[in-house]
Amino acid sequence: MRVIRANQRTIGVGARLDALARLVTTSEDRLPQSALDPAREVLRRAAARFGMSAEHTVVILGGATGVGKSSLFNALVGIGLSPVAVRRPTTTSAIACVWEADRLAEAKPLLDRLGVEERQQLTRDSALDRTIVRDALAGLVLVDLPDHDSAVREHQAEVDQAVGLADVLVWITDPQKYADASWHDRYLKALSHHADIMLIVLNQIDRLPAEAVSECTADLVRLVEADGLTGVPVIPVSARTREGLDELRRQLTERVSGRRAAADRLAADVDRIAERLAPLLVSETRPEQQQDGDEALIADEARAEAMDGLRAAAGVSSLADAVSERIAVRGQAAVATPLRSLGALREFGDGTRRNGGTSASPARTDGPSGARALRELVRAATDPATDVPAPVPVDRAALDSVLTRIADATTKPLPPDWARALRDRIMATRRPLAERVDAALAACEIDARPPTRRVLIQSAHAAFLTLSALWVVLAFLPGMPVAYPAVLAALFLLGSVVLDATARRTARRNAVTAGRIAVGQLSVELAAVAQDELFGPIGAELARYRSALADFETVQAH
Ligand SMILES: Nc1nc2c(ncn2[C@@H]2O[C@H](COP(=O)(O)OP(=O)(O)OP(=O)(O)O)[C@@H](O)[C@H]2O)c(=O)[nH]1
Ligand SMILES: [Mg+2]
Repeated sequence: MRVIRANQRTIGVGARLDALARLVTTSEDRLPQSALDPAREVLRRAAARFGMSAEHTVVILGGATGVGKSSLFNALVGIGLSPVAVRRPTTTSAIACVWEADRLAEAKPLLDRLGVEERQQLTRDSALDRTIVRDALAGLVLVDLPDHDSAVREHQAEVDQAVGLADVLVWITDPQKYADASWHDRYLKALSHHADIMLIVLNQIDRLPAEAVSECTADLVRLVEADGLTGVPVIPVSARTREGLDELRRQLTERVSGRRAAADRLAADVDRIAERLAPLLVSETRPEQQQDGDEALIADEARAEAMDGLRAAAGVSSLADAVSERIAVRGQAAVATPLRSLGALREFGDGTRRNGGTSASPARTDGPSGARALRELVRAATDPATDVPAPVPVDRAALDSVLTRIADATTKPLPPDWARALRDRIMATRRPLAERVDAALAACEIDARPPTRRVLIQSAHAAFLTLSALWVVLAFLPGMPVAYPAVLAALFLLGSVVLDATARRTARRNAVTAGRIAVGQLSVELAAVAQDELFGPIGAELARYRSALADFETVQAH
């Protein structure tokens, strides 16, 4: 059996079907099953149809009981294959005629799929004593269906299944039944997307007075147009007198010889699927620039805002502040003049320290709770050997608000189902993100070494104070002028005080620098964490949506 694939035979539909298959896979777990199932059904049918017998064109005759389906079937075949009788319904299971006997085997899987029993799978040649007849309808598989309005329920199912696999649907009616509401509602209106593969036949026109035929046909045309089937040919015929049969044959020949019917049918299915999927894939709020394929998946502002929020939630600047404070206090103590222990200079330089501390704080302010907690932690440290404060965990509430904000920003251009999926994905990052930020905080290293020149400075303090004390003692020696030693004693004392102020200021500055380095290190670490745990997953989700959208645009293309 020659298998012809969709994309070989009908490039346009084939490419659209391929895109639809990718779209269904990409949209799995993103779009509701009820939206994807019809697409899967079309793909399944397309695979089955093209995989079996793309060489054939399936023409199905459908309609109510007694309208003359079997009579027309026989008239087209040229011999009475399908029983025609007065008893109703006459045709109780589908009958198919494959135009050429040598193609029956090839068409068999298709006929099985159509639910035509083996004994009802006939060929025109065998019926005509194997005289090979080649005509314009070569390749045709004509199917005579049981009536669609039968009380026998299986008929309904058989009709529905066959309609789904048809390449050309010929709806037959007669002057009595053509206005039947159930036929119009259930088949014509419901299948209005398939207008291009339909033909409507008004049979039994020989029963009408000659002048009523055109009136009745025009009435049917009006009803059919009201069903949404604009442009569908309505052909008045009589299976009995063969009037109008040439036109019906011509119409069928046109479709069959073009071998376009299957592709048209699929294209119509894909059109319908695309129409249904459109609101699920294209957001009404999608800004114009979102269509630009080169655009970054996550906007720079959203990224920057998330990073700011993350640093604040981690208390990066608070930690730096606390670290600076801790190092400054210890550094300043190491270079202070011994006079401070007397209490004389306790307040001197505190203003400097406070001002230095304030100006050293990074401009951005963290949440007061985080900042306080860190400072308390630093001050509570009892081990003088360590200058590194134990980190507090990331502020979970602040982290939640970071996630909510980036979810709001990134889901805005998406249609609802995709937006929901992305939001869920973002919220699912909460735990791993918090854990990695905590780990980064714990691993952060800070230069907390005491001032390098502290021994020198302490020695200078000792020298200044000793010399000062010496000149005080000399001032009281008899015969010594008081003024001269007193001035020198005061100068040496002042020397120690000035050295104290200078060295303490330097110690604070170094502490602030250490804090800034800590901020820098942590920021780099947090950026890596955010990329892995947050921006990466968001980017993947957005890329998934983009690819679904690109496939959808191919599916839509005509
Ligand atoms: N006058 C007239 N009678 C017709 C015409 N076509 C069919 N009939 C008659 O209408 C009756 C029903 O014809 P069928 O071909 O069996 O109708 P069907 O649509 O196949 O009916 P089911 O198999 O029961 O669904 C038969 O008695 C036919 O002889 C026609 O064009 N003119
Ligand atoms: Mg019949």
